[in-house]
Amino acid sequence: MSTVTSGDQPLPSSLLDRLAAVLGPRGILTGTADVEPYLADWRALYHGRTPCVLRPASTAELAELVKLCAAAGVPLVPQGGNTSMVGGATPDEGGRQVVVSLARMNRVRDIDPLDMTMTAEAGVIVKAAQEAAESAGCLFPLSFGGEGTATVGGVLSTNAGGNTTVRYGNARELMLGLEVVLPDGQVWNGLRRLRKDNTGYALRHLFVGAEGTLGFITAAVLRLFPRARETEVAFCAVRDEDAALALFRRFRDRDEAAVRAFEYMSGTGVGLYRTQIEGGNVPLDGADHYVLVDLASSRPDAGLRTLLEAVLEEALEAGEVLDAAVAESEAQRAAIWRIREEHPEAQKREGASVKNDVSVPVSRTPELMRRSSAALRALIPGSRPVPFGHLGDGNIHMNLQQPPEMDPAAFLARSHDIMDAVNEIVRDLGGSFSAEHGIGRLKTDMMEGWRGGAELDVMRRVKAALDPAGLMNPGKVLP
Ligand code: 2HG
Ligand code: ZN
Repeated sequence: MSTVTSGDQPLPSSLLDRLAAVLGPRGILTGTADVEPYLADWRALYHGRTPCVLRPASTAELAELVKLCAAAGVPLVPQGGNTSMVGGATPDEGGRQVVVSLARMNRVRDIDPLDMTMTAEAGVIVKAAQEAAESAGCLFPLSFGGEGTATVGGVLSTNAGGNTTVRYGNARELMLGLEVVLPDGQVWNGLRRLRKDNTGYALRHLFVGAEGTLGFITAAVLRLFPRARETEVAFCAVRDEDAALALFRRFRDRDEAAVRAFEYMSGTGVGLYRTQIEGGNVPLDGADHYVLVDLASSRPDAGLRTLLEAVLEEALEAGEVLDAAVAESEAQRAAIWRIREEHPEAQKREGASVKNDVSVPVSRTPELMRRSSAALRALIPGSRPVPFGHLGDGNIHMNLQQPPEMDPAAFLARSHDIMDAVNEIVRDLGGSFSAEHGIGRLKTDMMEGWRGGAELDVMRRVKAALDPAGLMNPGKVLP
């Protein structure tokens, strides 16, 4: 049998011919340089191999290719914008796993401003979904640093959270219906746009957070909201972690609905922004703890400035807030948000770092940050804890930057010790070892310890029922 030899474990040419007939010339990449961008994750933790990259342009094409690959026993790795922080969209090193990119399935099929829904295909970039909503006078509220690259399919598959979870929930809460290509190639059309639909098991929720291990999400009905007519953003230096939480509470008590995002940053993280990011200006210098508060309302007369000033004044008097800068323009709002959003990039440029995407009950966030920072400094002297993130929903990125003098490889060799040290505290505080980035390849070995017993048993049975041959994103999520 003849073969094509672009990958390490080439597909039989008969299968390639059939795939080519379904997908057309733009639908299959086989050249080494062409497939390269699909092989590594954003963090460069993994570099896999693949015989080819398949790029279907429609649900029908994807269903066909899944059928052909299922019959041939070929494992498939779905990929959206390839922004996974846990290697969830990267093929393994075996050279058999075929990457399936959903990037060409990028149509917004429908927007309904009365139903407040958008039906978008998996490959629609999150930012494009936001813009489409905006052009219909609505808001699609999911928002995070990677929104210019990440896709609708990816954020649903990982149940992404981001900056606005405190107000709008995670991707799961923003989804009303799904279209899925199942592991046997059947298409399940569950694109319902209903707020009430109690008709047995909520199958759609099975695929959200499954990271492509149960099938391909190909399209979704997303919830839209009224657009914001008033917005206020402030950057505050706060006394300590408790003061950050106290400030959140003050805003929430006054007007819970107004808080669109409430983000914590440490002095270390803000310092990295200043030194590593071009034009990295910071309005308030020298504090150890900062908070970004973003208020928004669809009411044109919401009085958010009055609310903001009243709360900040109270908190200043209470000694919780040390100083605050309130944005006076859209440009200033963006500049403040940039400080927060560039944290991952600033960390990357500074050298090696280990991420701990963890969550605890909101009330325990100060304790999480304090105890973890102390434990990490003791574990690796000279290392720099960089906690930041979504304090308003309890999801702190309890990251650790290498000591400046240490060899990056030697530091990364301690990754598991670092994650274990944080996770021990997270467990003690009733939290989770993965808040919003998912399990991917990085955290599969933690599943047994955290979700073992009945929970993992049910997950395995669900996987076996839907994907008995284990061809959907193998090696991800389940140990
Ligand atoms: C964010 O909140 C992302 O910016 C990335 O979730 C977090 O780099 C990280 O650890
Ligand atoms: Zn985050």
